[in-house]
Amino acid sequence: MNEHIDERLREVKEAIDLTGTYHHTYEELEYGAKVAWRNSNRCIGRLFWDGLKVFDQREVGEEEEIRDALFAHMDYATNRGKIRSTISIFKPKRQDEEIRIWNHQLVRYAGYEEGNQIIGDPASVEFTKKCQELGWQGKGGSFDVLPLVIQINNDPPKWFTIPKEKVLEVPLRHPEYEWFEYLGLKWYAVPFISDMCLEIGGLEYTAAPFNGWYMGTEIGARNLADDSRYNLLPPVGEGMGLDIRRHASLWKDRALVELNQAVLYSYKTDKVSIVDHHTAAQQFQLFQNKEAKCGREATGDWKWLVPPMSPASTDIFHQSFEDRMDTPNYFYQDKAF
Ligand code: HEM
Ligand code: NRG
Repeated sequence: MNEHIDERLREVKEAIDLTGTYHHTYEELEYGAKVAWRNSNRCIGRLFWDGLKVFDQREVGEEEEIRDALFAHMDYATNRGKIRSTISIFKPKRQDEEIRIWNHQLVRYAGYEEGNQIIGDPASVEFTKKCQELGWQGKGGSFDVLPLVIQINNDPPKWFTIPKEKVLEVPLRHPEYEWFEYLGLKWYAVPFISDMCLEIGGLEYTAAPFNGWYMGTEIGARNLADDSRYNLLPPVGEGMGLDIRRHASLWKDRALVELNQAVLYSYKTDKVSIVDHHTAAQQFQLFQNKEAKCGREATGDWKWLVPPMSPASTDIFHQSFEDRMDTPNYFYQDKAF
């Protein structure tokens, strides 16, 4: 084993001396992407790091080919609701070459500024404007799926509409409140993060979109609840008949619980993978135990790991973590636009 590693290291050094860079074998790429997930301090879902499906898309060249590879990723990962953790890895950055996906997530809803209010997802306003500048026209609704925007080097970016059938969505309803469905809410099934840089052994994969499945609170306690996002606690609280004028009625807390119940209930009923925050926190504890057995201590970023609802009812709240950034890892990179 060690002999093989020594041999491989010599080979890599030689390639770097000769060409200034080197290539990963498929095995290195696959293991690197998995360990990068294992090292992602902000991720509560890391128990499943070894099960990541890795698509090697390093041979793919043109924007249209990249688009088709992304569509194939979406189909494979969505799997009609039985979501599979998946990453597609495109060519790494070279002196003369860089692929960037402009989207933050492959599927996200547009945000339109209309006077002093925002229709849709406020988090998408800036990117939505860019898409419009490129010639995309949205319908102006609350849940319009944005196009894919792909750029190679300094070429003008190309945009592509995502066909409806590639985007699984879940209409939200509540197990007890019939009126809830009339709020007309929905969310998409799969979070495909597409703007992070995967670094393995000094090579930077600037286009390496990955996905797992949602933890319910990401949707119910943040995307739909934050004042600066869909801001839906007031309509939910009113639907419940709560006194939304008094903080001490705890109407926000009660509305949060029911909104999150609706998210979990709707995804479960539609057989779309999702995990509640209590189960996810337990799975994270199992991950920590497994890591300890392997002689490693799980690193972590407490303020991201701790769920945004009932935090102290999970073990994570009562622990502390070393927030050390090991590589391979997924890094933020400069905005592509
Ligand atoms: C962050 C859950 C799969 C890498 C997160 C967050 C949650 C989460 C709840 C915090 C997000 C936030 O607060 O905005 C899960 C679950 C998964 C999963 C339930 C199901 C399998 C994955 C996969 C990868 C990954 C497959 C990569 C291969 C990351 C990274 C972050 C993160 C890099 C930090 C993102 C950032 O800084 O913006 N995850 N995750 N996760 N996850 Fe996971
Ligand atoms: N909070 C974001 C998504 C961040 C990543 N979360 C995951 N990742 N579950 C949101 O859209 O709400 N994942 O790879 O599964």
